[in-house]
Amino acid sequence: MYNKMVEIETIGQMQGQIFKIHSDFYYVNTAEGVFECKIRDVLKKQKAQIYTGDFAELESINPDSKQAFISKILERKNFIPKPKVANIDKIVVVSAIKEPSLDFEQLNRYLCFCEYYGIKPALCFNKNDLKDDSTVIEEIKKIYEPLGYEIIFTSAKEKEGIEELEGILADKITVFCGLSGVGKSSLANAINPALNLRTKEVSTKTDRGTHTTRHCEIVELELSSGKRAKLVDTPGFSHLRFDFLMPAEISVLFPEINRFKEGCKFSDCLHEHETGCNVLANLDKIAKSRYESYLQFTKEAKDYKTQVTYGGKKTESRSKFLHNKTVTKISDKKRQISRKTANQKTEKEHRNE
Ligand SMILES: Nc1nc2c(ncn2[C@@H]2O[C@H](COP(=O)(O)OP(=O)(O)OP(=O)(O)O)[C@@H](O)[C@H]2O)c(=O)[nH]1
Ligand SMILES: [Mg+2]
Ligand SMILES: [Zn+2]
Repeated sequence: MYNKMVEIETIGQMQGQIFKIHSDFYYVNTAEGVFECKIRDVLKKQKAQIYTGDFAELESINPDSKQAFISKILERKNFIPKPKVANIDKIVVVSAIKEPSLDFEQLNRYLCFCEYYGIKPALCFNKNDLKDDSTVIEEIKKIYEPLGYEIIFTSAKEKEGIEELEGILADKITVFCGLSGVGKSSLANAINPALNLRTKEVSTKTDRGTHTTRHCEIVELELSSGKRAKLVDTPGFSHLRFDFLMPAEISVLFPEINRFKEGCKFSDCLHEHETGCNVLANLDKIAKSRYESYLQFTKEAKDYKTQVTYGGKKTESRSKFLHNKTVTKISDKKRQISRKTANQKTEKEHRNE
């Protein structure tokens, strides 16, 4: 059907936002309503990456049919590659207090990804109804409040903290991220039961839910305040690794480590065991679990460095700005892979997975 339509002259141009992608079909919200779209061959040839949340130019062939072609993807404000979502105002990193058990390293991974992609995260600790005592709450507050992250405690089951969550979402496009089974879809349903998103029991065998949410889609919510929100519920994913950054780039993702590193004796200090390291000198001011995550992510980045160094692709040198933060720059001279922006680099790498 679409092939036939190509031969007919385009009769109208529109713009809209892609809110759902299902195999080759792109669903776009426009002023004229929702259009089911395919993409123009020219975009296919360019191997254009198309993300949920992208703004696109459409060429409508027959406005009555509500079918059109996407001819151009407009410039993105930002994006995350996993899942592929663009033009995000906020990421809510959802963790469960229990079931699955609270995993600080995983949480730090999500937070560092938010830092890397320059998107402000809020931390939501769900299943608050399952907590045994307030020790875990105190620990969370102690670690994350000084870092300036917005923190809320919720129970989708008991409808606790939902108003606060709504306050975070109001008038924004927000992505829910977090491990499978932490209650992302349940929280969305708690805000708006009419959404009726599929949720699942946590598997007792693994203490982790199997993936219940499979697609990303922007859903519109009406909040109790009367305000509106756009939300992307995502499938829980846990395979985020820092194997695309240089080791010296990791500290930039940890605000509490970054603030001390200027005082290190050596500019290439990785704050592991070096003499004259100002981060190590201030370790009492950094939460143990955060520093352990830093070491782990640095290790992953070292693996990447080994791979690219021995693959003859690039080496480290001076500093430049990445998402407004000072990071190690790849020497222009030695650089062999074009790295126009960090975003393009990761976009390509994630595409190749
Ligand atoms: N006790 C309790 N259980 C909850 C709460 N929120 C969600 N659950 C349960 O946790 C399980 C998983 O919830 P989901 O909403 O499917 O989790 P999800 O994060 O969307 O999972 P994926 O879609 O697989 O990524 C379901 O059985 C929910 O009923 C809560 O606040 N308290
Ligand atoms: Mg879900
Ligand atoms: Zn150091």
